[in-house]
Order: sequence, then C-alpha cells, then structure tokens
Amino acid sequence: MPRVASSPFDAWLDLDPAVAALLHEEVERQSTTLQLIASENFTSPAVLAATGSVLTNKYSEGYPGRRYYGGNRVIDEVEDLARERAKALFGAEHANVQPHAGASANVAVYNALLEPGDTVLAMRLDQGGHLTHGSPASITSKFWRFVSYGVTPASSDPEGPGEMIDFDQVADFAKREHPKLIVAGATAYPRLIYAEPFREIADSVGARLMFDVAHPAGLIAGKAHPSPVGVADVVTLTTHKTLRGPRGAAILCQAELAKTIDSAVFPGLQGGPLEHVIAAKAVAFGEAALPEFADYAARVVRNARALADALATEGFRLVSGGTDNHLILIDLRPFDEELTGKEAQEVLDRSGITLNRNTIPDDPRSAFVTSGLRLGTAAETTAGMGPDDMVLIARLISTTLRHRHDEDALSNVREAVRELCNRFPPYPQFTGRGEAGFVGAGADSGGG
Ligand code: DSN
Repeated sequence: MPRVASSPFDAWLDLDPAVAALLHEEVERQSTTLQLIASENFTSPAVLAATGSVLTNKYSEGYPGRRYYGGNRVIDEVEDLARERAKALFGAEHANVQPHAGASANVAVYNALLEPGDTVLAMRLDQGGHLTHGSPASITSKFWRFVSYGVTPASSDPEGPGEMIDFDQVADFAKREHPKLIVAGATAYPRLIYAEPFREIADSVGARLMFDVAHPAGLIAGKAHPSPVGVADVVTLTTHKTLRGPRGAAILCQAELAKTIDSAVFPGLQGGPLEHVIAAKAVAFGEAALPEFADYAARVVRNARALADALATEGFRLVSGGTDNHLILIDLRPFDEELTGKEAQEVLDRSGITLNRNTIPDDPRSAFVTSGLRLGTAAETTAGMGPDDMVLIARLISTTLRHRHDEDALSNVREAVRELCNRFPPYPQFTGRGEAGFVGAGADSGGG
C-alpha cells in the first residue's frame, strides 16, 4: 500500500497494517466513486480528529456535573460545549447529545413520553417513514401500538403530482385512534415537511408531537428549511447526514421535558456516552453555525433540484414529481418494468455510483428487492460539485442502467466517474491528490 506523507494512518501503519490498509482502501473508495447515499456526507478533518481522540477512553455515565465516575472535569466541559452549541444552533431550550444513533434517540423519546401499549401515529416505512416509526420489523412496534399514515396516491396531473403527506388521513386517524404521540419526519420523502399542520392535528386530539429531522437537520441548521423547534414538543436528529458531523444523534426539547428526556436516554436506554463522538458533535454544531454552512445547505438543495430535473429528462419517474430537499426517490418501473432497485443498485456500484435501493410508496416488491432508488446530494455538494455536475451524474446513471449488460459501456462510465471524482477530492490530505483544504469550505464549481 502506498504511503502518503500526510496520511494520518502512517503513524500506526506498522502497528496494525491490516486495519490501516483497509482504512486506506476506504479513503480511496470514497475519493474515486460517487457518494450519493442520501444519509451520508464527508465530515471535516476536525470532526474526524475529535472522533479519533483520547476521549474514547473515558467512562462518564450521567450528565455534566452529575457523573457516576471520577475524572470527568474535561468531559463535562466537552459535553456542555456540545449541548450549548446545539441549543444555540437550533434555538432549543434543551439538548441531549448522548444518543448513539437516530434509532436510539427515537426510542428514548418514546420511553420518555409513553407507557407500553400507548398509541402512536407515524409514517409507514414504505411511504417514506423509518423503521423506528413503528415498522413491524422494529422493536418499537412490540412496545407501542403504532397506527401508520402515508402519502396521497401518485397522479399524472402536473398541477399536483401526488405522493405528498396525506394530512386528511393524518387528521382522520388522529381523531379515530386518539394517539398519545404523533411523529412527523421521514427518511425517504423528497418534500419539505412543515411542523404546523402536524401541531394543529396533535393539539386537536391532545397528543404530543415529535419531529424526527434526522435527514434535513443540516438544511434546518443552514436555514434552507424551516425549523420545527418550538413547534414540536421534541425534535430528534442525527448528526451525520446533512448536518455533516460524526455518526450519532441528539434530542432537542422544551425545558419542561429536559429531565424526562435525559432520564429516558440515561439510565433509561443507554450506558456510558461516547464522549469522543460528543466532542465531534460539538465541532459539527460549531461548523454548522458558520455563514458558509448556510451557503452549503442552499447548494445541497440547488444540486438536488438540478439532479432531479436531469433525471426526469433522462426518462426517470420521480416520486412526488421532484424534490424540495437533499434527496430524490426514483420509481424505476416506468423506466424499465424488469429492473428492480436491487439490480440497479448493484450495477451502479460497479460503475462507481454509490446509492441505495429503496421502497417507493405502495411498492409491489419487497424491501430487500424494491422498485426504487434513493439518491442525495449532501456528500458531493460538500466535495464541491455543482448543478452541471448533477446533469453529468444523471446521464451516467441513465447510461449505466440502459446498458447494464454491456461491459464496455460500464467501464466507460466507471472512467467518467473517476474523472469527475478526481476534480472534487473530498480528502486530498489523505490521498495526496488535489489541494488540501477544509472539506466543504469552498463554493461549488458553478458548473463543469
Ligand atoms: N439508514 C438511514 C437512512 O439511510 O436514511 C435511516 O436510518
């Protein structure tokens, strides 16, 4: 494996060459293939450094000022900094930065606000929701009684393409089922979700409102999307998607719920917090408060629109007709009735285009096979790509899928992908290729 002078892996190459080699391979993969998974991003060197720090050595069960172990003076400052930055960034009264993942954050909120068997109204997985929004495959459905809402049917009417959250259904189900909690938010819904209509429905039936902004958290922080903080009772978010931080999550709430939420996270659900990740969350919250992050969030949305338009031009049907956020959901059936999401994902992987298969609303195929693809622009926008690059990406996706049995065509696409990625290296400091700089700080290419 080539040694790169500036690679942070060099320091311990001789300590564990096997793992060092794998890290090197993954840097190469991320740098030479297109990262279009809607829930991924490229974090900054500062986020990486905090994640790989000595804070991983420390046990700190409890909260700042109330720990069960000694030696937490520095850790308390780290966690306080993360909490204060999260509160300032989102305008929240209270922040809990300990959840290890979005799934744990959601379960902690249910644990805080519900008794076993209580009714929750949330979006169904195949309609765009999340496993923890009550999927039968998730532990959440074993402890609480979930009723699911979905999106309106697809329509060919250009004035109203359909596949938007069905608020009549939300209101009807709320009236009929008397949920104690309504959950807003999604993982595969390309449209803006306002909190206010959910608040109105929740108030009409005396329910609490939780808004899961795992996906658009960075768009909200960057003011490209409106914030549900202050409208919803509780907001859960992940820190590693559009927010561009380390893998993890946080919960925001009003002061009156602070103690209940904190106790539900620890000791209710988790043990020792990952303070190295909490330090990296603090870094990410700090970066997201900078003016250039607002520019980044706007560029993510602009790129998603450009990619959506270009994919439509290539003949793909887009669920809901387009996008308002960072993600796009393709219904592959009109493009090619035989082509499943699974096969499309696999052949695109061979072309160097990384995305994920996804169910589409009322998908006739299973969640393992699917009829859809989900794409997002958060990562490649961080790398500096712009709208013209999105047009090229749409063409490369279309070429790959149309010529998926033609090895020469696939290898031409792979080469074009490599050339495109070479122009936008996410981690030049690790590969020695391209100009080293702060990832994501630059404006997009403005074109080609
Ligand atoms: N796995 C996440 C996503 O890709 O959206 C949701 O948990």
